[in-house]
Amino acid sequence: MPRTHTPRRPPAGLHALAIPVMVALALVAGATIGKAAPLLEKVAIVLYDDRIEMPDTLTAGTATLMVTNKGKAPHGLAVRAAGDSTDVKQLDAQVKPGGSATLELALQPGRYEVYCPVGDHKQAGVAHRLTVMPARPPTESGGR
Ligand SMILES: [Cu+2]
Repeated sequence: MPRTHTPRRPPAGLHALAIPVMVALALVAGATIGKAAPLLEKVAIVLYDDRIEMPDTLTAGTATLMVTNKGKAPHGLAVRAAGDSTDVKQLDAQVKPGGSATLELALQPGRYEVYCPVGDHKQAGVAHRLTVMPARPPTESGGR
């Protein structure tokens, strides 16, 4: 994109005024971003043909799973509460070898299984146990 150069400088008075206004705008923008920042954790998940590499524990809240397939077969990804028979959430489509996808979900404290729902991949080892911890430690809200 070509920059437009104005041949004349603006009057000195206007220039001096512009800087405080820009600083004020930046402060307002910064405050807004800080206030509205959602609890959003990015979690790297790497799928292989015989395993999943990812953290064992996460903190409760909204998480974005950044899924990469480093296996030779296409893989999917599903998240299920331990002992449950339905998925909390799963990827809409399979991830090709070398491909990646993201899955956003809200996680409550508890135990989960993250696995590949394709064929017998789960039995082949494409699964990982995940523990989701409460967002705040219980000691903080408890008394002495
Ligand atoms: Cu798979």
